[in-house]
Amino acid sequence: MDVADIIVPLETERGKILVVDDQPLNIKILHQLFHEDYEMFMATNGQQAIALCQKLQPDLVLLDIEMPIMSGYDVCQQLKADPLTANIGVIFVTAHFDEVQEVKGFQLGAVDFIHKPINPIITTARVKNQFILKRQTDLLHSIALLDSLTGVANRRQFEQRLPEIWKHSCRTQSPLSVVMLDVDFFKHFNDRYGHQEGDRCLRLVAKAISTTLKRAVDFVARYGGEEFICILPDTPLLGAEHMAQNIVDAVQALHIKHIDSSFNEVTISAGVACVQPRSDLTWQTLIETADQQLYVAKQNGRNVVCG
Ligand code: GH3
Ligand code: MG
Ligand code: MG
Ligand code: MG
Ligand code: MG
Repeated sequence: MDVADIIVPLETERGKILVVDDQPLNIKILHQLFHEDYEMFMATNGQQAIALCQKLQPDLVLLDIEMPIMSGYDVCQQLKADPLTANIGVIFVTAHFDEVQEVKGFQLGAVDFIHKPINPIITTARVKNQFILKRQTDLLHSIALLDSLTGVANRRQFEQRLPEIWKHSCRTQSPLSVVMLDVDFFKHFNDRYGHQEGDRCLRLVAKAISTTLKRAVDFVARYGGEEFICILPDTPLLGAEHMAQNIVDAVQALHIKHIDSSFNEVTISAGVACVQPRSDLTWQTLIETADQQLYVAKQNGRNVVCG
């Protein structure tokens, strides 16, 4: 398996387009134009559009500007402000032909403008171009920010995200937890079963961790060789210990044979730390505490949670 298999949608996978317009006729026109080549979704108001973007992660949004309650500009602004939807390409489709309005759209992060009534050939070409650019950007992001072995976030992404999440928790005055995880007796595993099996094991462990994390804001990264770290925003210590125990259980439930472990199968140990972030504290101390707790978990026989 290489990077592309885990992270990037297959070339053959159809792109997803969300069409947002308060006039069903406009949606219909765009649907007819694109449904053969793309997977199509539609929304008739801004709120619906944002919810669908979060849920479906379309590649492109074809966004009307004039809509009641929430304008296309507001929708674009909200999409760009949320890390979950910030990378979705926004193309405004509008009856306006006004420099000022168009510049405003680009400043809000739109990638293109299409004017109504649409010219089918030009519109198709522009959408196709944006789609290719989006795929290239996604590829760059995954190479830069994901771990190539396991497909989870890499250390670089972790180092970008934690300070942002820290600041956010300071503002919202909510507790922030981290779980530091380390596979037990992993050197012995490699020695016994070989490095390739070791790699396969790390992939399975990473998958078990990420599927155990249920909330979209929770985040796991490969921190080092056989170490992973989870950031759990808005989670008190007890909740984080509970999550950590679920992860420890999920890894053991993989039942990966390991005859040189005292458990006879692959297990993981967890150190948990929680803090109420404040500007006079640093996120580094949170990690140090989790690391110390992980050390205690190892001292306590492994395959356990300490916090
Ligand atoms: P402990 O229970 O105390 O954590 O013992 P351990 O053997 O897991 O710890 P140690 O730090 O001694 O060994 C970690 C091993 O993880 C050493 C290294 O060979 C292995 N490792 C690190 N990264 C990778 C990797 O990408 N692939 C494979 N297959 N092994 C790796
Ligand atoms: Mg409209
Ligand atoms: Mg280690
Ligand atoms: Mg270590
Ligand atoms: Mg280890």
